[in-house]
Amino acid sequence: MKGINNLTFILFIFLSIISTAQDANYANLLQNIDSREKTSLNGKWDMIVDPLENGFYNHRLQEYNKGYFRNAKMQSPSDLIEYDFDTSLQLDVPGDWNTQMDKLYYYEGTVWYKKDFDYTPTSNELTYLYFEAVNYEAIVYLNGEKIGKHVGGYTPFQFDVTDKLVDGNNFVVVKVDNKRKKENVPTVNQDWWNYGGITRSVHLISVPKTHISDYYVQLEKGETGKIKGWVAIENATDGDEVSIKIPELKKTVKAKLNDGKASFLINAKPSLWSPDSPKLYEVVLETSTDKIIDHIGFRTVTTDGSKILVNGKETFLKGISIHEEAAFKTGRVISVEECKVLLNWAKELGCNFLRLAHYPHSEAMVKEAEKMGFLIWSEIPVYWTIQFENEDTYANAENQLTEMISRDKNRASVVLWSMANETPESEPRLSFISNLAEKARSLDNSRLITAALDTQGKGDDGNLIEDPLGKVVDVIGINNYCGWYYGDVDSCSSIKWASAYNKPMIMSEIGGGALYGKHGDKNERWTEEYQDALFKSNIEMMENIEFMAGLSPWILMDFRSSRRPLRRIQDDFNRKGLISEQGMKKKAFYTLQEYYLDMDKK
Ligand code: GCB
Repeated sequence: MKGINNLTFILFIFLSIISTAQDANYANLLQNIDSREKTSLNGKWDMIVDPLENGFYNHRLQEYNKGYFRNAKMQSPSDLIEYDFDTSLQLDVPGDWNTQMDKLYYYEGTVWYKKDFDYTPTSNELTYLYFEAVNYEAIVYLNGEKIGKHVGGYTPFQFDVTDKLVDGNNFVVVKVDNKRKKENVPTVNQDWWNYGGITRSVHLISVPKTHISDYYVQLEKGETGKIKGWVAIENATDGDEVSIKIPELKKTVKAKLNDGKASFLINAKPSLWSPDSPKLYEVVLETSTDKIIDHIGFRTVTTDGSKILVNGKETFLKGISIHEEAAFKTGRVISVEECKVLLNWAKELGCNFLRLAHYPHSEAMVKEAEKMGFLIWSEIPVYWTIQFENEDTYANAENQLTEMISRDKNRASVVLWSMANETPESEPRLSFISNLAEKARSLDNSRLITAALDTQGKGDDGNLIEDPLGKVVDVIGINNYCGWYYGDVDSCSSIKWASAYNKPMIMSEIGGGALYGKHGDKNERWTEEYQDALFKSNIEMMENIEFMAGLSPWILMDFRSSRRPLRRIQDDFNRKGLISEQGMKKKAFYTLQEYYLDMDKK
């Protein structure tokens, strides 16, 4: 008996190794899933909270094959099975668990999710199980068998499950673990809520066996008359043909597959996408077996000394930073409507630019922003004190970067890929972020690379930007908290800035906290008057910085953070929002709005 158990265990380990090799295919994420035939797996999922990971390890803390992923059922009254998904509580997907159940508000650890679904196989099709995002680690099982694992809380991943699905009832189990770990990205310390769960939608997506797996359709760098790109097809043979059609431009080109990719060039003069005119063209990609439609905007983004040029025209980025947290109810944004609430506020503020902090936001957010004409800064959570010397940490960060770029590389709105936020200067940090920047450029050289820095030296008469990372990026982001973490509110206006680099600088954060409705003297912290005075003083300071190309103050709306416990003021919210989480605008909102409106008049 013992022998049989050992054999089973060895087989289990062997199968685990095989299935690890099938981990999410980062390079070929299905593109524009809105254009695909999908079955939604959203809705109620059964759940089991498992702080001891009892459903994963045996009592010797070894991974074992009788875990909760088996979804076992009693076969006879004498059976001992100490869990049952079918009688368990449920959670909504998409959604974080923290705001769905009071008991899970502070919870960090493992929660098992289970969903039943029906499936009817079709021949000549592949079916993918696609997760838009799970925070933080997801181990996915289908019908009791492990199909793979994904690490990183804000990017999509998929598994080809064609051979694992059965005709009729199937069940998927996901072990979701949001425990913070030093080696993770982000690491253990972050100023936003560590919302756990299957936070974005889940789909089954069917595609023809030979299908368009990836594509890149963008203007050639710096050119406005050439649309260049490639289409990748999976399970095709070299020489197969792809047609790329842009009906409104009356253009169709055909390209032949070579090494899995068909490259093409279209000479065309599209109306350019810009904040004032966010024009998108229908683009139809077609092979003999597959067809995918996207809506793509064409624009260029370049720099000239300290200026940012959009379509060759100097453009000041009037922005605001946003966390992906829903207004009114708080918790993670889960619908297009919730994205629109935030985006409409940013419009009202007079913005043409958004810093989507501190992780890739949902595809819906990026697409809605694109339709509304926002330029976007998109970033990965390389935040504060990441383990810059740890190779696994690097691999993790690079994966998240690759997935972010893979998903959004055809979005005209995205103009900046950000590599990091407020990382402490050191050699290992420099090489870590330089490698990320190199990777980003190799995946997409049509956009600009940036990072938000909080390290400034002292110049002759003020702050000096001399962080060596300045050499690596195209655009320098500066987070500066004059009036809040240093200096009196009134002192900010007289600060002078110099830079060792002839590059554009975006003031990627300025700000201070205020509780909506708390009024008082402008020197009294947490009042709207204090926050307003801080904005006025910082605006004066920024008006004197010649090399400033944009700003994205911190932050549009108050957001939840466990670093912010001050009772009756913070109550677990970072209060630097210009709008409260209940949608109330603070005085500083109108000050920034006026600044942006005045800029338009000049
Ligand atoms: C920062 C961070 C941001 C914080 C903010 C703050 O510099 O980049 O994530 O939330 O400061 O409020 O302290």
